[in-house]
Amino acid sequence: MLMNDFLNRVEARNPDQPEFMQAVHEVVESVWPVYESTPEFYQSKLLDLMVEPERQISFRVSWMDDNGKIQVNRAYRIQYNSALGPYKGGMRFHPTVNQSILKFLGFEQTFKNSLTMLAMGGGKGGADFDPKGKSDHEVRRFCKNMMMELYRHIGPDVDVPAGDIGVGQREIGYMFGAYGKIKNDYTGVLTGRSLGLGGSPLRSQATGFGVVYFVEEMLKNVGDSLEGKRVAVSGSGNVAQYAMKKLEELGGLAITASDSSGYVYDPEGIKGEKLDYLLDLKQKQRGRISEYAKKYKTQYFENKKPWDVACDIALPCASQNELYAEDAKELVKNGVKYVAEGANMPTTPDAMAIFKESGVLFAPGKASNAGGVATSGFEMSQTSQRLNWEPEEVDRRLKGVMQSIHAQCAEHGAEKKQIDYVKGANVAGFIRVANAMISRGLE
Ligand code: NDP
Ligand code: 2IT
Repeated sequence: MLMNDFLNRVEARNPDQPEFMQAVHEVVESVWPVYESTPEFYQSKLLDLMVEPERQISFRVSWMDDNGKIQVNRAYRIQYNSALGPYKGGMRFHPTVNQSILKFLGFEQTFKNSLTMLAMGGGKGGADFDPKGKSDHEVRRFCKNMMMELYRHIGPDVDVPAGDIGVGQREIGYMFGAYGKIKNDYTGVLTGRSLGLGGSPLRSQATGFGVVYFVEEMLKNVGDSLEGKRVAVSGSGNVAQYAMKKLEELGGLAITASDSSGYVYDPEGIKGEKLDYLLDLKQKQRGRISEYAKKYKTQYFENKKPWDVACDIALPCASQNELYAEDAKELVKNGVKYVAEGANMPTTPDAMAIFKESGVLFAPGKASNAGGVATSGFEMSQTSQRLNWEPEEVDRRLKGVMQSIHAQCAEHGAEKKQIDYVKGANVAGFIRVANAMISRGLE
């Protein structure tokens, strides 16, 4: 069968799911030669199995707002693939959440988790609930009522949710409290918990730190280093914040940060006291990035993305499809040499093609942002041991995972001129899941 016939068939079965199809295209195009030439894989119809989530749960959540009015949201959990371990992946609270977005995220998560070499299957969930502008009480009531249904489907050896867009330690704490109350137990059913609730040191930092460790490996591999590199970062949430922290520590200079309203450009660098202010602004005050520009008298570009600045490295850390072909052209024109995705699928396929043609080294999210879920895996181990590791131990292991993922990309994505990280990550991630599915008798 031709690859295009396969993709057309998947498309016909998943109409109106553009994000899911985008993710499927990327993986299938990378792995098809391996798939087709491995009879065990091909005859088992593994790709047909992999494009179907094992289970999809969708449910209603009602809750009462501060004005005493009833609100209704739609929530989901996609239990995508359990070949390698319990379903594992975050929960996203954002008004755009729908089945296509969560299926793409669950599909990506399956291969990402495989790359970590830890025992985690792939899952993702969320709700079209918008925590922005809601009071703590409203967020707590929503989390509690959502868990009234979600608890039936998850468990420390079944499915272990964590955070993602709109879900940080506050939301995880509320969900964890509700789960414990319903089940009358205290287990590792959610990761990303605060230290006080038995979470892992460095879980909050891990995705952003991991992205920068991965970039360090990409640079090292071509005889370059982070020292003095100018870095355009998008987003100003969990991933972006700690990517900027690690850049500062390792000698890079973050010069932009953004949110859904616009971006700030600080040519002197978002670092030191200014970066601490940004963390406080976003984590405690839940404010807008424009306030950074006001406070430090830097430029602010409303409704713009930070892809028109001169930089050596770009780290898209906000959301899917935030870096288009025209942005890629602009970045290339302005000197970008390396791009690593902190977000999941922020780069469109056309933009990726431009980076490839231009010799820009490009790391896909399932490789470069895997440090977060890897540290969630470490949190699961610590919970089972009823022990907390020292932060240094978590950091050492995190770095080890990012180095191992880089090595897997190099092994499976080696090309004449440079490493094709997209191919390398997809093929390496796919092979491990494929072998596990076969060993489990395709169940
Ligand atoms: P946060 O909610 O902490 O931050 C998200 C940031 O992205 C905010 O600055 C937000 O701006 C911005 N943003 C969100 N949606 C859009 C949009 N449609 N257009 C423009 N800006 C947007 O989320 P995280 O930092 O945790 O997640 C960011 C990305 O990283 C996501 O793609 C997520 O899937 C991925 N990721 C997260 C991991 C984690 O451990 N948290 C692990 C691996 C990947 P605003 O506040 O205005 O909405
Ligand atoms: O996309 C991701 O890898 C995450 N949101 C983190 C998932 C997790 O289980 O820690």
